[in-house]
Amino acid sequence: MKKLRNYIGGEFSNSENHNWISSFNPASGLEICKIEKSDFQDVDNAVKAAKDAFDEWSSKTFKERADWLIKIAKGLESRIDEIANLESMDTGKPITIAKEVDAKRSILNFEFFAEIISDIETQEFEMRDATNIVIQKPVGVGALITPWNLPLYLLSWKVAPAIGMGNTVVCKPSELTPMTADLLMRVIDDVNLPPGVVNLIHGDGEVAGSGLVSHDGIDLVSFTGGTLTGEKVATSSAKSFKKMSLELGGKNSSIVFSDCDLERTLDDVVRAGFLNQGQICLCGSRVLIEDSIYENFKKRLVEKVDGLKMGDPFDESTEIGSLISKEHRDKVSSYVDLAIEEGGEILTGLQSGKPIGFEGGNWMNPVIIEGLSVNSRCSTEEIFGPIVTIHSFSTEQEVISIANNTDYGLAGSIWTADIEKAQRVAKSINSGMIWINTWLHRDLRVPFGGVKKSGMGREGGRWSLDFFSETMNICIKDTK
Ligand code: TXE
Repeated sequence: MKKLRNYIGGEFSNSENHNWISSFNPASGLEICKIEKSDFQDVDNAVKAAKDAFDEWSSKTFKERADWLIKIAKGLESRIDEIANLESMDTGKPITIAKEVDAKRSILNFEFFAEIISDIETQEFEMRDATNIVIQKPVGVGALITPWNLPLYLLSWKVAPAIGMGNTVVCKPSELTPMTADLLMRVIDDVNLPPGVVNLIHGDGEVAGSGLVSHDGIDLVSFTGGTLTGEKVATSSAKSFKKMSLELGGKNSSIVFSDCDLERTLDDVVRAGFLNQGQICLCGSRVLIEDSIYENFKKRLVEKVDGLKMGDPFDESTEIGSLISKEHRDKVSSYVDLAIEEGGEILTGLQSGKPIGFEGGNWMNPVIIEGLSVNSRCSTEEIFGPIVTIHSFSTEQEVISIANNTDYGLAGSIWTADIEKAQRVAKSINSGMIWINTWLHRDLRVPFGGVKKSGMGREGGRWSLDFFSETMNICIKDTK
């Protein structure tokens, strides 16, 4: 059985004394590798290695560090098929998504941040008798904690700007999906990045994750994961005033007005609801439909969702893969029982059955539910799986208040031909991001993040550069 090891100070650990955690292919249920179950000593070693590497790395120019990011991007590019295969095997997602979304974006993250850090200029503000110079300095040692839904996509989104701005880092990927984090360490090792700049510890959240976040040597925490875990991370980081960014859950509305382009909207509302089996924090898991088109839209939506092909994740025609784990599948499917208790009607998805050859996996058909109150638990809590609730509305004011009646505030989408109306509604929704007539249309230069229980802080473009640095002003008085 393949064993994935920690990467600390430029070396893969050769300890056999560790406990190991088994990692499974969620589509088949079969064990695919073991990872080290790091303890506090491993966390401490990794933080020390990052600290030792800091002075030299932080003294390099932006251009020098950008060159390293490009080397890493090239290393990933040469393994693009391996990234897609490992990601599909580790997460159960369809290979087409692993290729088109995960693998491509992971490379692009390094290329993009290489480009924008090369353009950083020192700002100067002249006074009558002095000059102010504003510089961006690295923060120190960063803890980068990532979840299982988009493993390398999110890890690279943090590593690239963090080291690009001169920090050194310790990564802690999800114990459920360690494969591509290990691949990134192999690439980093191959390109001979200075030892200690990027370190990685495997392990669970309780010991390795919380040990890392609470370690005195950590100056900055960038966390993506569940809201409850985010709360623990925030509490522990705040005690020692660590700089912190939290990307947490979401319960996003897809708002469909009667004047939308029906065919395009249907396709994209299905994509927003069910991409990656609904396991993306941006997924539109509540669809709000203007009452005059409700019945027709519902009928067409159910037809489209019924037509989605669930099956072998490695088959290029598969659209729906498996959920990440048995525990997660049980949690997601418990919402179907809850929906029935709450008075909902299941329009599709009750049929059971697993693809042939994948009987041990964590499968679930895409589900659409109608008839629930917009205040019901199913309609307001994050489910993070292939379940969409549908509701009708009659006025702009009504749809705004429905969209705002959750504890989350991450994203959403609006579908209409009237762009003025769309912008008016968008501005009234309490969230970090809204798409109009599109969904998950990402420009890496724009801010990403949410409000309320969806987290705090923004990453993306210059917002990542700001988060991964400290801004300092140096005022020089004229002596003449
Ligand atoms: O994530 P966790 P889980 C949501 C989704 C899901 C729920 C739980 O609703 O059902 O979160 O998922 C590490 N200190 N999202 O349990 O626990 C952990 O090892 C420090 C939304 O898988 O948040 C992993 O590396 N770290 C989300 C990472 O945190 C800790 C994506 C995320 O795990 C820790 C995934 C601790 N005390 C799930 N405990 C999104 N925003 O996209 C765990 N970890």
